[in-house]
Amino acid sequence: MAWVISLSVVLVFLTGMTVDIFANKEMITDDATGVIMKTCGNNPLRDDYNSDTVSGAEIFQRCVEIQEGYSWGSRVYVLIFAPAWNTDPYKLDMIGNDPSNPITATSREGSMTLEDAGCNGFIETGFDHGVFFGSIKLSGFRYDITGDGIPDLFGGNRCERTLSILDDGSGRVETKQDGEATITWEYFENKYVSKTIKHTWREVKLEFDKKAYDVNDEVHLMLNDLDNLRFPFDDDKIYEINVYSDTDGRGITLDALWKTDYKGIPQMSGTYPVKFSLTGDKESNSSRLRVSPGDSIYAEYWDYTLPKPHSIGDRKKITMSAHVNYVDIKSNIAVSTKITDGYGNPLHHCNKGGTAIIKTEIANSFEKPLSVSVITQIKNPNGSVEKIQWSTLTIAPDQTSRIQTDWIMKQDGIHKFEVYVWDSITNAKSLHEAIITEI
Ligand SMILES: [Ca+2]
Ligand SMILES: [Ca+2]
Ligand SMILES: [Ca+2]
Repeated sequence: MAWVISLSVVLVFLTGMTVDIFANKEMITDDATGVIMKTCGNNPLRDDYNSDTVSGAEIFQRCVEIQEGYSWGSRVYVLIFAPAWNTDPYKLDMIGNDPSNPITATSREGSMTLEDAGCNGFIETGFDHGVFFGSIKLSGFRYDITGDGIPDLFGGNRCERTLSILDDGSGRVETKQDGEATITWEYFENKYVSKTIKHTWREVKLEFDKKAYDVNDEVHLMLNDLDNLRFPFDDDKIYEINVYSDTDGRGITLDALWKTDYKGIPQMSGTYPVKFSLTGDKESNSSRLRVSPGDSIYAEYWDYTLPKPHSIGDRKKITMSAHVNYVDIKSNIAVSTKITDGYGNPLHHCNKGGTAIIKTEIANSFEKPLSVSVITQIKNPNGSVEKIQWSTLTIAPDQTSRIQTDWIMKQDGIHKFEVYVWDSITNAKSLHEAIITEI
């Protein structure tokens, strides 16, 4: 009696309908029909190993089949649907760890086989499931990810023997910057089922949760690099991020730890969130950073696991920045201008050779010192800029600062006198309406 299962039954199985495909015990033959291997980015078993309430079909359906996007420390979860190898409906069968039908894994850097009976085989997910579960660990190689001189991954090619099949899988193969790993089961003499996955290092991503913060805000920063996970759910390895501001250029160092991101497959995302607060009047400490209104703040991280065309051993500094707002500064500054002749009298006419003096007063009623940029510009009757002066002022609380621009007119006619007040020359964010006077 052949164990051949018609394709339609397999499809019904895969769509999760209840069909008793195990009613007739079949003999193992060299017919491949029905043997299916899947590589999953997630752990399809979860905690439902040998559970009465979950069927083999459900476990098979939970597998999020992924063949690319792994990193050197990933674990590849593998399911094999092979009902003919369910030889006893009252016992968990095992496959892959015998010399005649071994499961093997081969990467660019190494290979391992489970042919030895002492190796962890792939275990049936329930007494009568005909679905077998195992995993292969990409073990990296001896390498320092953090730049402290101490290796963080060690590599190694071997089958696992004593550790838990469920937690520690069946074997490990070495992986470097990028490459492939192929998992193969010789289910019958010279008959194989296999799947190949790809892995690569990537460049870290750093992201602030906002473009601009208020002076006393909490800042959420996300570091994302799957290469930092030495193994799935690796949540005790610390990665350091330096954050600093224009006011505190030395800044503080934050310890980033991996946290589960439930938006995707947790073990396929390298999410390391950190948070810190901003302060305008206290010293920086381990969780807060001193800033002034109008500052930029920066986050800096060294990535030692870079994709090609970088080489193994290269490092790259990634820097991201965000702004600190001028909190309600517009309502706290007052600007006025006076345009006079050389004798201090109001200027009424513009004559060639005459002097024009533009005096600008800026009053700060904010509780902290403010730094502003003032641009004074004079245009001749043709609309061309004859004179431009940029000044940067720091105004103490409840104080008024004055600046003056002198100019000798080169022609008669109507001139335009313009004064702009910005938060800085580079940001060019206006803090006051432009004052434009025609004389
Ligand atoms: Ca069984
Ligand atoms: Ca290290
Ligand atoms: Ca990286």
